[in-house]
Amino acid sequence: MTANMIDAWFVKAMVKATTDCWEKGWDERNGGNISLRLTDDDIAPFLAGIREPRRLPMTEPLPGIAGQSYIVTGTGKFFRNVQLDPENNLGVVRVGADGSYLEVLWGYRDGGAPTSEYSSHFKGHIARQNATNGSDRVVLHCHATNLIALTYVLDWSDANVTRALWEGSTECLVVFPDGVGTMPWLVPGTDQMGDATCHLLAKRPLVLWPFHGVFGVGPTLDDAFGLVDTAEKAAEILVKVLSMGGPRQTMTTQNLIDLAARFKVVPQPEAMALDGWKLTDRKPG
Ligand code: 2HA
Ligand code: ZN
Repeated sequence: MTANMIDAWFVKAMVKATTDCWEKGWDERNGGNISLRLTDDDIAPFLAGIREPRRLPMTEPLPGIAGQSYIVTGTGKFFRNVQLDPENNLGVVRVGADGSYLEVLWGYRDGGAPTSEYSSHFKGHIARQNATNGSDRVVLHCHATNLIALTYVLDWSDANVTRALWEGSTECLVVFPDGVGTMPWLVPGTDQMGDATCHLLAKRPLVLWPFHGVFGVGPTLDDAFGLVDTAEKAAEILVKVLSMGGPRQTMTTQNLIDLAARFKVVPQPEAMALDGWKLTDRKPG
């Protein structure tokens, strides 16, 4: 008998990741989306059972990932429902041979399709495969509350936002020494959004979409979730500190240098060169 994908490790892992994100409060309604690249070995046990997969066009061909397979949350689907019905809320897709269409190998049972943010996901996967020699396999987008809140008040540059989050908790510089990417507000779900996001993901594992959410990447779902969780925790601390009137004391540049030396990481030089972080001077309106 051919194996059923509902029993695959990667379906169980996506159920856990989406459920954890929902319980964190990061994915209201259909907010957020996750994709995990599957290897040939991952899907080999299931291929014999797949007949004439449904085809979906892509808005822009991506020959760089032709032939690759992904498990992706469905467009319009709610993270809170994934655990109740994985086969309807998740899907496994293979990028067609010329990169211009997707084949649905499993899931999206009601005729659905991958996330509306698939451009940022697939372009992000290309950027991270290049940046990490193929080890990164996960792109996770969610609406982490405190990270979004900070996008309304922080001076908006990679170096300043990175520095603020590093000072928000001691573990941050160790967990994301390459820092956080910042970009302008753009309309979600567009190829333009995908281009801007993947440009930043080429050098940073975290990207903040102002007034919207965060993108985090990593080799595994645990890594990408843990990365966003760490940044969100620091953001929550910063929001509390700002609510208490702002910091009266914080980590110094020397503290950050000592951390980097102890944990053998090379921190983003522009953020290290700053003397602390600042709120934006911009007036609303
Ligand atoms: O899928 O999060 O950015 C809903 C979103 C769009
Ligand atoms: Zn979103």
